[in-house]
Amino acid sequence: MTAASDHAPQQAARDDFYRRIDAKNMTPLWEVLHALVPPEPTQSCEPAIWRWDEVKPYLLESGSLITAEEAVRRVLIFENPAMRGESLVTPSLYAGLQLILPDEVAPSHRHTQSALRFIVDGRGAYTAVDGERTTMFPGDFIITPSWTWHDHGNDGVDGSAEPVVWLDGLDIPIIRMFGAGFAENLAERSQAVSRPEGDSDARFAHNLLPVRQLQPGKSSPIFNYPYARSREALAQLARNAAIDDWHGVKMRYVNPQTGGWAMPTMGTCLQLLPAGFAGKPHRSTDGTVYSVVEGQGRALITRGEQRRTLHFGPKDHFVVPSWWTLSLQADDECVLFSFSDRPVHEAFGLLREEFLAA
Ligand code: GTQ
Repeated sequence: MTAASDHAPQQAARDDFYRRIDAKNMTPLWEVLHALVPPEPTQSCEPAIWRWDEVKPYLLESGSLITAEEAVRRVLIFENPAMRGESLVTPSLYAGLQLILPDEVAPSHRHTQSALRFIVDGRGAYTAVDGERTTMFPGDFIITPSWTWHDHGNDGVDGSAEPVVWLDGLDIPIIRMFGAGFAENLAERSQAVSRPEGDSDARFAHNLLPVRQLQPGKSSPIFNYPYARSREALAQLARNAAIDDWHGVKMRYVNPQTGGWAMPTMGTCLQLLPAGFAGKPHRSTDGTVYSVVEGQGRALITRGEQRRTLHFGPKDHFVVPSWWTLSLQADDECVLFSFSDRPVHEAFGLLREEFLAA
């Protein structure tokens, strides 16, 4: 008897066995083990870019098709091309651009998902979080912690109002995986304002903390990190400090009560690449979404034989999947905002990253 003919009856027996256990909602591990526990991450997630000049006309067109009130949130979702139809930019993160027109209101609700806003275009809209409003300017980083009431509006500033667009980043896929998604609508369109604008900033954003301090929560008590201040810090460091070969000048947004990230599930950074910067390659397990604030440059993103070069400019957005290698190059001085699920990787002891020589 040959080995091949030995094999046939054994395979037939196995297939028959699989059919019988299948009827009982079971399946053999040994057929899927290699896929379940791969030697390296094997997510369906690709590098991708959404260019502002292509996105902006559609976003404005959406403004004539539906009101913010009717849509609740008028957002064009960035879907990773490898996961169309799932509202995912990476397997663990959601991202999209939200538009609010003058005098519109996006009604108040709360949910267990945490949200971040990074202001991309326009000024003078506001977001209200737990009784306090903050006015949006381009480059501001605003957070909506889990289960806080929030609504958005657009009253303008200095007597003029314009369409305002921001990047929404949410941990929707993470919360869905844990079966922990809850949401409620407020009966009123907008929540009552109970604290003056700037209150949380005065309490928490000046290297001082209230002496009679409540127990720190999971999210930062600062809910707007204005661009003007973050940009000034980067400018000073770019003038006077050593430039990191991989990151340029990269800073993370911090919760002043804990020293940790601003939110428990999403980590956020702002980085400056000097003109002519040619960054060394780096890879990490936290798939990351970038929002370009200033400058023109390139993201070289590679994995094995696969190689993408994304040319970026202001207000473009791009995604770097887990464990793909990224090198950043700047034509002129660039500023990039980014967010990822890094705090979750750190909490579970899963973060891996490599700073490669070339
Ligand atoms: O602003 O509350 O892009 O609840 C998706 C879900 C924004 C928001 C999104 C949301 C919001």
